[in-house]
Amino acid sequence: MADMGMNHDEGGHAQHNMSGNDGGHAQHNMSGSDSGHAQHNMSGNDSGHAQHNMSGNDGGHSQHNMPGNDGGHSQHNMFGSDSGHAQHNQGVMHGPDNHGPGNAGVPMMVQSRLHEPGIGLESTDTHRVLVYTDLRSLKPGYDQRQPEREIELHLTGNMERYMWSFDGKKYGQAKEPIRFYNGERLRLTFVNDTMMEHPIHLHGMWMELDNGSGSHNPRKHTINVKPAERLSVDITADAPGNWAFHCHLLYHMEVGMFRIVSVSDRVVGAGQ
Ligand SMILES: [Cu+2]
Repeated sequence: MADMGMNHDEGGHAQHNMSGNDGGHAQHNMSGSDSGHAQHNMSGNDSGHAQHNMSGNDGGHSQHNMPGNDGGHSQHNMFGSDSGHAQHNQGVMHGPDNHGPGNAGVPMMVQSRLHEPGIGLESTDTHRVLVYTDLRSLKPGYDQRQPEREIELHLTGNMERYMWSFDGKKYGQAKEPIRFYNGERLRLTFVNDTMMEHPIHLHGMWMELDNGSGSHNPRKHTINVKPAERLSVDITADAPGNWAFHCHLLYHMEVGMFRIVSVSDRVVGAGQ
């Protein structure tokens, strides 16, 4: 088995202070954002269905609208489109949630937030805040193939019960690993259904964050996904074996926001 070791490195940035949640649904008002930790101040969300409506919030970055997205978990076929430009979803409706009790309330709309500063850094005027759209690799990526397929994964949770998971299933409930096929180029799309940021970490392979830099998309091994965000990474599955894939907030990982990514040869004639 390949390396499954946890890498206690840079993750876990966000300090999710959850004291003061008084029931109801996820009213995460964490005022007092003076600590330098990411503060998730979500006041104003009143229903537990976080309505993260960010339309019009384009920060000068072009937004590529993707017609035909119907939310839910349908496959968004984006291949053969405009080659290498980020697909900045603008207001993709989430669609019905079918992740069960492990997912308490979903945003109505999800979209790219790569051009936004992290939570708690929005109003910093004493220094510049770098955002994901500022990143551009020095050299072109080593694999310029378009992805052959896409896997959509929802980051899910139920804060009152302190449940964290992917697609509503904690690690112990997931019957299958996430399968990558050796040598393939694939796209992983994250949809954060929760009201927290999750630094998602893949061992063994790079995630090339589709931030609009095309052939110079930055390579990352951890990507912080903001609440109600939808973003994509491209991966070349060039590391056979089993790899840890998890939220890097270790207390989220420990309660189940963890999966195995298994890279194996594609079995001929076995579909997919
Ligand atoms: Cu997390």
